[in-house]
Amino acid sequence: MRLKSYFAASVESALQTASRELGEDAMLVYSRESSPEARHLGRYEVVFALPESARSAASAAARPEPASESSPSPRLDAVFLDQIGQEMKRLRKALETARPRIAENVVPRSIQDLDLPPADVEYLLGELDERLGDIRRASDAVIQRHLRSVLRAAIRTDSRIGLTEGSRQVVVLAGPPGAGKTTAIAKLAAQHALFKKRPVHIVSMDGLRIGGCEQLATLAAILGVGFTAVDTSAGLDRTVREHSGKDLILVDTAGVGPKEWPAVEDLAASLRANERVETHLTLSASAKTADLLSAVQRFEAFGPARLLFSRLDETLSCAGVWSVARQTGLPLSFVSDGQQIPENFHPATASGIIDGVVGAGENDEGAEDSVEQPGVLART
Ligand SMILES: Nc1nc2c(ncn2[C@@H]2O[C@H](COP(=O)(O)OP(=O)(O)OP(=O)(O)O)[C@@H](O)[C@H]2O)c(=O)[nH]1
Ligand SMILES: [Mg+2]
Repeated sequence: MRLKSYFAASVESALQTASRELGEDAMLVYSRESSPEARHLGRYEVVFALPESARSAASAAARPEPASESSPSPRLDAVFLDQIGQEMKRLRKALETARPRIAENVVPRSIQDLDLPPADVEYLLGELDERLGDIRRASDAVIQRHLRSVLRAAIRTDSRIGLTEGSRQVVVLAGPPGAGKTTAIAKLAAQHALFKKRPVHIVSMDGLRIGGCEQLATLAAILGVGFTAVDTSAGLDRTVREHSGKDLILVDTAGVGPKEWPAVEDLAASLRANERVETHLTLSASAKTADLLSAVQRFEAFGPARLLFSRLDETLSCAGVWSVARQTGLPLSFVSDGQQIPENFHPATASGIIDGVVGAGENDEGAEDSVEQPGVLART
């Protein structure tokens, strides 16, 4: 058995060259992006195995026929055309099967199954390559074992809130319409005022919409905590000054879709610049990952410091949550997994999120939910 590498700009063109040169007995062993040293030879390296018996046939096939002085024989032409026909059939078959085989060879099944965006798949392959040498040689069981800790190391959590070390007095929830902001404010207010007995004040900046703030005003009355509706960032500043003795000021904002954006640009800029404000970008875990990442880009204007995810009860996978947390570098603060106030609301934990990505598994020894590095969107 002999191994032979073909380098080309695409896997398909390497397949074509190889099948021309090596014949039908050549077997595709694996394909991958070329190493940096071999990149000048072609972007992909496709490796074939050729059995000894086939080698002599292949070299005979590659050897040119001796030139004939006589006119071309019609029988030879027919044989030649038949050979081309066979070759075309074989190539078509090879190309039809090439894509799934390439995918299986390059991206292990355990990573493909996570259904992550290409940037995250690339990240995971790089991290696993670093730990395991070449992951294409690692069994799926070994990959699974390391995958959990690689996933975990990529995200951070931080559920400190209010006037405690490392967090700010004013917590603003901002996000797309229907993301679960008002419900999350209600849950936070109930947990902190009722159970932790901390002085809390609720502010609604959703007063312009009919019924935008009634729900929170009613809840504040039930909890016995203060409530103010404000329309502008100047109004918010005033309220924060008036309630500076409170431990936690929770601010609900109106949902902002792509079309409403111009109307909130000033508010976003002023919240971003406010030293006392900590904005938690609130997103639905059941939204498509691409839509979540596009919302993250829009809400960068608010200078979010954390991520809060609702509707964990409505999705089978936390892959989107993990992807957004990794790509933004922002810590996850809380997760909501139902409509019940205040029960369905919990501090985010890395192990909980990873369970939601790859299924429940053993906790990584010594792994802690971390808060150290600043995220790319985090306030500087
Ligand atoms: N299943 C489920 N439903 C939720 C969750 N969080 C909120 N909801 C429901 O989602 C709906 C919208 O929630 P809201 O809290 O009003 O969302 P919002 O972001 O304030 O919406 P806007 O103010 O319109 O932008 C309500 O019916 C909530 O009960 C959750 O974690 N799981
Ligand atoms: Mg709301």
